[in-house]
Amino acid sequence: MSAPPTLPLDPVLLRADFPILHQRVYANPRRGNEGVRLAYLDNGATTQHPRQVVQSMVDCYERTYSNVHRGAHYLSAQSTDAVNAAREKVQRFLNAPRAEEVIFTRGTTESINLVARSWGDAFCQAGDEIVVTEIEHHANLVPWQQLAERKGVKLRHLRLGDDGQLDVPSLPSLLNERTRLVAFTAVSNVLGTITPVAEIVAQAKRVGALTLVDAAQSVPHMRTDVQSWGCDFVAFSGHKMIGPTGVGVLWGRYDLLDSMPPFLGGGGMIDRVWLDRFTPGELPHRFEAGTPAIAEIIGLGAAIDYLNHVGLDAIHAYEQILTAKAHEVLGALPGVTIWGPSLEHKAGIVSFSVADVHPSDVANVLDLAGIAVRAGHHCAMPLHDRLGIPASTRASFYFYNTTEEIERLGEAVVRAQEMFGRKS
Ligand code: C6P
Repeated sequence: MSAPPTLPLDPVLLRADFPILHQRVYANPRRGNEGVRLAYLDNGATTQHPRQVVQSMVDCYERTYSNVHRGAHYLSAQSTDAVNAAREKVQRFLNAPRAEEVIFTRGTTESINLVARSWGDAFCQAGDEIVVTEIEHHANLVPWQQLAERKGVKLRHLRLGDDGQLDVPSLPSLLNERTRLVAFTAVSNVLGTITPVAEIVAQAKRVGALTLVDAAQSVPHMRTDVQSWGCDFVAFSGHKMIGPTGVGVLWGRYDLLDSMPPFLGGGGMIDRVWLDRFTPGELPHRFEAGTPAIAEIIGLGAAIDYLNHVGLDAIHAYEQILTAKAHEVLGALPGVTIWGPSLEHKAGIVSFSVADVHPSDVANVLDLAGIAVRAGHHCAMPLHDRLGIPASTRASFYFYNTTEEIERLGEAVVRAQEMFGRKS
């Protein structure tokens, strides 16, 4: 079956690779209840896995699994080759100059903490400044707050404009010769706002500041080119891009990473150890202490193969269609407020509020209709403070979602209004 001419990809064909999407939830055969079809719209939290990714990890455990780097035997060589191959896949996926710049971590959170602990502790001093934004996930706020506490660094904040976009025109007023780093998200996990990464990087460079891009919500959904971004660090997670949990990436410029001290100490990250001291190893191993998540790294490589096969441009274009549909469906409902920017600045994340209905109640009604969304602050409390709400309901899409699922979302929101909304 080929893609229908009007769509950039064929979600029905692709869904066939995702067994989990084909189930009915809340079935109770003894009571004659056949359940409801699952509509998985919680992809900002984590994504589902195609058979190919699962199979790559089964193959690893059934045929090639062993520890890497250290063992001088056949299986160890197989595992080491497989991990190296995955590293090269990530390198090409990001258009990074060198594979050694790809550090495997446990995820975005660990990648950012690595930079804050290693680079921050080594190179920041009291009086230095770091700029973060008001729309960050806690993973890109708390590590800098902790660094500020440890080192006396001052944090400055780029605000969210009323148009749902970052107030980039005010960025120059936050930058000066003391600015060491600008750390910001490429896509907001709440508003879906796509930030102008290259523009922010260019402004930071003007004062000699480094840049860290939290790409957890962008790498899975649109083409990434770290060289055209011009940034210094990029962090993202495998589990948000049809890969496994427990694996993520920190990409950094080679000379910068090479100037940084290790983050965690242990096996694999050293050159030589004496009883009282050690010398650190080469990149990337310096930042990969201990046994890595071998099967998960291989699974991440398989996820990249799959995403390349579908095409990142097609994924982005298709998600634009889904987001437009969500705006159309939810925007037509009285009492529903959609947060965030207009469609041209927005990725496939739609957070909304329903007047007089708590986000948890909205999510519960949706859940009983088989529709999985997230309700709460989505680990972005300061952003919700800025919006003046404690919580929101969030639908977040991936290439295997359909416009029909979004129609069901709209119908279920109406049901939530009927059940919980204030009766006038
Ligand atoms: N956001 C969400 O539901 P980890 O947990 O390390 O894989 O990713 C952290 C993280 C960092 N930055 C952004 C922009 C993110 O969206 C996330 C994870 C999930 O929005 C879980 S809280």
